Amino acid sequence: MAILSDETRDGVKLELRGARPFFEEERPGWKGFVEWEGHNEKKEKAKKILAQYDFHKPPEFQLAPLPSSNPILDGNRWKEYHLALGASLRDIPDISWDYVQKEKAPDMLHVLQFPYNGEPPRRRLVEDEVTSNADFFVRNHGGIPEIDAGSYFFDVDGFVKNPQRISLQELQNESKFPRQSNVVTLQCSGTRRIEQIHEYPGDGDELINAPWSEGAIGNARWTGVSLKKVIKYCGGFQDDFDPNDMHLEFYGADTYFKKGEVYNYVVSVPWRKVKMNEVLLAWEMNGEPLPRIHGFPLRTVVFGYIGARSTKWLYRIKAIKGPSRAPVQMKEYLYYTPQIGKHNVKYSNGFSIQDMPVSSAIMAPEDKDQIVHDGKIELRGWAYSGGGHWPIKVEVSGDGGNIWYQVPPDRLSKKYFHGWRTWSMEMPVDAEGWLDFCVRCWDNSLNTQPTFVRSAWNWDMHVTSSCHRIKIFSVNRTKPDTAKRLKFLEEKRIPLLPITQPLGVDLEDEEEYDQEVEKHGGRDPKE
Ligand SMILES: Nc1nc2c(c(=O)[nH]1)N[C@H]1C(S)=C(S)[C@@H](COP(=O)(O)O)O[C@H]1N2
Ligand SMILES: [Mo]
Repeated sequence: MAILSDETRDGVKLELRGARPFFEEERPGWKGFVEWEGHNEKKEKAKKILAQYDFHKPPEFQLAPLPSSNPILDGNRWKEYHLALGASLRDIPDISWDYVQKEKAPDMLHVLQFPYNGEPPRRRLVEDEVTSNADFFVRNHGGIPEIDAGSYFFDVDGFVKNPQRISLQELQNESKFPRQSNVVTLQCSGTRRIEQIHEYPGDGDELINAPWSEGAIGNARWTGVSLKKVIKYCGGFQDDFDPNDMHLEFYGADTYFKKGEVYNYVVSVPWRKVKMNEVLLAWEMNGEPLPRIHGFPLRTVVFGYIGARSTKWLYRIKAIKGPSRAPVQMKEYLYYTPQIGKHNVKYSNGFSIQDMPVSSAIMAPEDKDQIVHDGKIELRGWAYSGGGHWPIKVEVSGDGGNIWYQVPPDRLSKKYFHGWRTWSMEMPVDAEGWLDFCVRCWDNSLNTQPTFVRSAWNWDMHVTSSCHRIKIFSVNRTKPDTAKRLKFLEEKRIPLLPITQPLGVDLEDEEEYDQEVEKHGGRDPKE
């Protein structure tokens, strides 16, 4: 497949054969949007173009260590996919990375450069119950379209009685659509995936692009209009449909690549969910217009469901019967039993994840921290349960999950139907050396978390909801011998940390040694 070199971007070199491909921008005031859905001729053309290239291979980081760089992964093949499709999409990787610089905190952990996936520094995530827009994690499957608010509209069609085209201005007209504002946690179903990866590798585009730690979750106040009002405005569903069968399909303006084909980002939620005013068409995040990277000008926010349903850069809502057949809904975000793997996996033998289960994480201290303390260690973290449930109890353990201590109820942040709760705790710690800390949350239905990753491992590695575990090294200053050693090290100006550095001095003198050994009855038996 060697072909002539034509373009270079960001160190990405593509060999281009034949005519330079071109897909028109769809609408004035919209950049980086190609409407693929409903345009099979364009999809076919794109498929043919993509078939001409040898793209980068997916990185191997499951059986080998993850790179320690930031961005951790580069996403070269996704950059190449965009480059290959020519004019309207080829600059999207650069444009999207510019928005990361503009809109996100400078110290984000960039999990993937393009499509951009990033999570905030762990400790900061739980400093406040509201996640700032700059710190809120980002999960993109493609580039960031640039849409002028003034040129923006979305279509509502499919099996509604009166299809409508609605501009942002119209949606914001309060005499037409009442506003709704809710505190809602968005959690990517890949949160904490790295724990599953470390135990047993799996497969899939989602996971290969998103080896998340505990930060693919955030809590914000979202403001907009309940989708229920918009469906009513369209006259509801056509008479020959049972509303209980209906789903609302959301279309995002970004381009989604899967197995050599192109799509827009499309998912669906059932009417049942919409009917409860639990799906918002939101233009505001924490009192600010949505950042570009979070879906400006308009996105859906689906309360208590996996983040994947909260569609950014929304351009269309279609009323359909049953769930969407689009690949993101039908072929991704599936949860398999542990016996399913490469040899027997099928889309039909996983189930489609909607509600998020109860989960939690310790964000401070961090795994492998070495802590000098006076019998107590301060822990901080988050706890969340989807599907309209809320955390009622958080428990922490210092022995891997046998003895649990309850986080005092007044150390949990405010309750919301759809929000997480941050928590902190002075954990009593007597023991020294390496300790296995873990956390679990109970929700208001008394659901709690599986104890080990192994209990809930699944091939696509979604929903790592087992107890989050960290190892810490405890140095308890209230123990006389420890206090003595610490004082000695301080006097000699010998650093204690990291604990793995050998001490260059003797541990005790011979006189003390003899006294201590005698107390133990000597080294050897006397008779
Ligand atoms: N259009 C579009 N919407 C999208 C996505 C996307 O790639 N494109 N990613 C989804 C996923 S998987 C998640 S977890 C959330 C993340 O939302 P955030 O990036 O605003 O935090 O957006 C969802 N909505
Ligand atoms: Mo996600």
